[in-house]
Amino acid sequence: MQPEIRLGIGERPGVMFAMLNNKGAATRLFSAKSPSFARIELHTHRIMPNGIVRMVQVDGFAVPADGNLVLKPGGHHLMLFGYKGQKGENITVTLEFSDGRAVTVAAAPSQRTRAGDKKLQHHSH
Ligand SMILES: [Cu+2]
Repeated sequence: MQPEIRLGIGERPGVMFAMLNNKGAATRLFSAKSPSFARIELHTHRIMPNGIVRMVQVDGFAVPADGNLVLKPGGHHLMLFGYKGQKGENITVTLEFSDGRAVTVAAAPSQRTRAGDKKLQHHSH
């Protein structure tokens, strides 16, 4: 799966999905940075006691040994705040892991659609 970056509409944050294959010991993704964004947060979805699914910020994602970290709609994802890139420009995002590894991925951004946003309308930003 190619990394996928969707820019937010107007001032709304964008989102990034990807599947990262880890060939090695278990680790943890704890930070993501990009020259195209002011700030990137790690988010996941959690089912609240009232049954409503909410997006919450977390301080890391576990990456299994010789396994995959999957960032996908409705699951773990990166939330991209403060886009400062140019239209049509590729975006690079550097992912930092607790074992010292860093991986930079590149993607051509697409625009989030209103239909796509509906799934995320419960979230607070
Ligand atoms: Cu989010």
